[in-house]
Amino acid sequence: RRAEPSTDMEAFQSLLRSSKRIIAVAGAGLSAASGIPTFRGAGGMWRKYDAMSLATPDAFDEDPVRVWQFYHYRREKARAAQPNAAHYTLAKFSIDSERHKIAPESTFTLVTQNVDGLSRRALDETYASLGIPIPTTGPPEMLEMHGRIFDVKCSSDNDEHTVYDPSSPICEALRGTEELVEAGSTEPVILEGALPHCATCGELARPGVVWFGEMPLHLDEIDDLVKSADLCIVVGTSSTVYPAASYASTVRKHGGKVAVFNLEHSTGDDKADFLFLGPCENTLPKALG
Ligand code: BJW
Repeated sequence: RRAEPSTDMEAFQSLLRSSKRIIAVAGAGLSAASGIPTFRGAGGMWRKYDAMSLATPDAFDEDPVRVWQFYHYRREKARAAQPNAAHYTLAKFSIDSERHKIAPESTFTLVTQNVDGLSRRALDETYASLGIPIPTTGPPEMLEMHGRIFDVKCSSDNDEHTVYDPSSPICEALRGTEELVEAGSTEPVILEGALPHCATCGELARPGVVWFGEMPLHLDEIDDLVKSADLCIVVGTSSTVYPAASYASTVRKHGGKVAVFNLEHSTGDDKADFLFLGPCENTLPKALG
């Protein structure tokens, strides 16, 4: 039996100071304090909606109106949300000059499963507030492995047809339908022709997110980071969806350490050297601040 994970913050910070290749693997709990519902657990979306009837390619093929209605609702939520203290903490930690005050000569990449764009917004704002131009070269500060909710993708799967379109609503026919979703109602009468279509080829468009059974994004880059990480910070994920759920054990297998920040116990605990229970918007600023 493995020893229980440590809850010693000073010991974690001392490990942080000597870590050189740091990654964070984030999930929906990171955005919970911004008012974005998580998927599983108390208040999770999948309690109300059936994941398999909304977040799979088959679901979209069968009922694109229903799936678009759900994602329109989620887009409107994400648009209205603001990054929280945990996003800002990770954002500051992503900026070399700031992080090097805590973990000298280290690299850091945030691997997020979230599609809401809040980590990017926090990072852009943090660069601006420090008067640092957003770098246009060098490794990316973050990898959004399940896509981005404001990307609109052609259902023909041609990635060149993907556009970033944060407009509200994404199409006139969906205007106001988010209130129906909130009330748990079935889809309104919308003709498929009124849904978003690809601006390049005219095919039906779909949300630019990664559904069950689809290949997550940036996998090669993420695999390299995971295999060489000496510290993996797991934030606000139930660690139940693969491949993200496997990253902490891979880091450990290669000799790295794992610190889990979660509201409550999760399957991620099994791989944790450090475990900090509580809202990450409180614990992360203390740990990385
Ligand atoms: C707080 C907090 C606070 C709350 N502070 N914490 C191996 C074994 C078994 C199955 C598979 C396997 N490999 C692949 C599969 C199949 C499948 C899978 O994993 N299924 C499982 C259900 C078993 N995986 C896939 O299909 C993936 N593709 C794939 O594997 O391709 C093939 C491949 C092969 C080989 C190598 C690599 C790839 C694709 C998965 C796509 C997932 N898509 C979704 C929807 C995205 C679009 C959308 O947003 O609608 O992604 S599903 C949903 O779950 C979403 C999330 O990103 C993902 C993870 O959820 P997350 O973030 O962990 O959220 P929750 O709600 O589960 O947890 C929140 C946590 O926060 C909780 O723990 C709370 O306690 C905590 N919390 N408030 C701190 N304030």
